[in-house]
Amino acid sequence: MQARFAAAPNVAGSIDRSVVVSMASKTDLCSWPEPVVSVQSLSDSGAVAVPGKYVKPLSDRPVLIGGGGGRGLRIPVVDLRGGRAAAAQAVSEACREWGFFQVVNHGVPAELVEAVRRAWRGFFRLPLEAKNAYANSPRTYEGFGSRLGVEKDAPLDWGDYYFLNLKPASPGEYWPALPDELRAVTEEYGAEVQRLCELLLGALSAGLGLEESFLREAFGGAEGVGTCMRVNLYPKCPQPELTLGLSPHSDPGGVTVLLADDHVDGLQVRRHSEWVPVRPIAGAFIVNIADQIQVISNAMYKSVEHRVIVNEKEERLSVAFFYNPGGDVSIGPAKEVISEKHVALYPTNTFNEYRKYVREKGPRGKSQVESLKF
Ligand SMILES: O=C(O)CCC(=O)C(=O)O
Repeated sequence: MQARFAAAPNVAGSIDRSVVVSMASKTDLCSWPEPVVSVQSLSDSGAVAVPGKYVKPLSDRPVLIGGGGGRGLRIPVVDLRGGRAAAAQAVSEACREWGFFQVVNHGVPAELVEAVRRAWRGFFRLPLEAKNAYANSPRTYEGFGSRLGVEKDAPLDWGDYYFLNLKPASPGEYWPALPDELRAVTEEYGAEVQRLCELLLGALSAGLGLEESFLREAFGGAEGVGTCMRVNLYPKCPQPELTLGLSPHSDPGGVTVLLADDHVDGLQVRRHSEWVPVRPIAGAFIVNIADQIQVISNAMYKSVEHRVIVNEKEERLSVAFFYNPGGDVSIGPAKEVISEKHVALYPTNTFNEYRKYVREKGPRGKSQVESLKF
């Protein structure tokens, strides 16, 4: 079989074809280091101050006055009605420049999108005991949770979430029994958004001058790719200027399709040293490139840091769908994008090795993908 990825240069500049950096660490992802408290229960308790564990260091706190920054900048909008060639050009430009865009005319039915929002709002409105029946552990993260990362005493984010694998699907016991329709609509939504991701992967491949099937094959092919989702609930917060709903991070996988709240903003995207607020267009999805595409494209496409701010008045719900390589598929820069001028920047890793770092450390800006560089 022909090698898909560029081999790693050794220190002397020649090629060492056996280099595979193992990122697996010895940390055991068996249990949380401290008892987990649901943020929604804190919010509902009527507390007027954010508990110390959620207070971020001064340099990480958001600026909430004056629109939050970004000087009126907006992430690009891609309209998929224009045909494949136009889509490839628009997606490629957006991902080289921003790593983020909104996509309109994507073909996912609006009624299905509404049904997914309704079902998950219904879940988060259940009593805490009902949600805690699905309390998650850091081993797989599947279920209801309120923290990311297992480092004791790390500052926490102001949000609860539900994490599920869709392909291959989480076992039945991880799927909430209520609301009744939740599993059916989530699965249907997952299949639709997977189709959209495959179309976007085709556009991204073409934008690199490669066959449309290139990235999907690199991820393990139709049977090998993995999909999962995190439904985020950011409750009202008494002191939003002190904390974040989700700390800065880039996503570890392939492509993320975010269904943002239909009326509450909160997502911000890093643009150089500024945080640019995202104002979702009605009916659009927000798409971002994640670390594995940055690696395969040898940083031609950028996985970009983003974070979520919260507010005093309204809770916010978002549904993040992640399209990822298969866990044991090796990922490195594609040999087609490597040349003497563009040497390979990253070693080859499996996605499982890569993801373990994120599961231990929680959201940490772009530290992981940057630390990978030769
Ligand atoms: O809630 C949002 O707007 C962003 C969510 C996100 O970045 C994530 O779930 O990884």
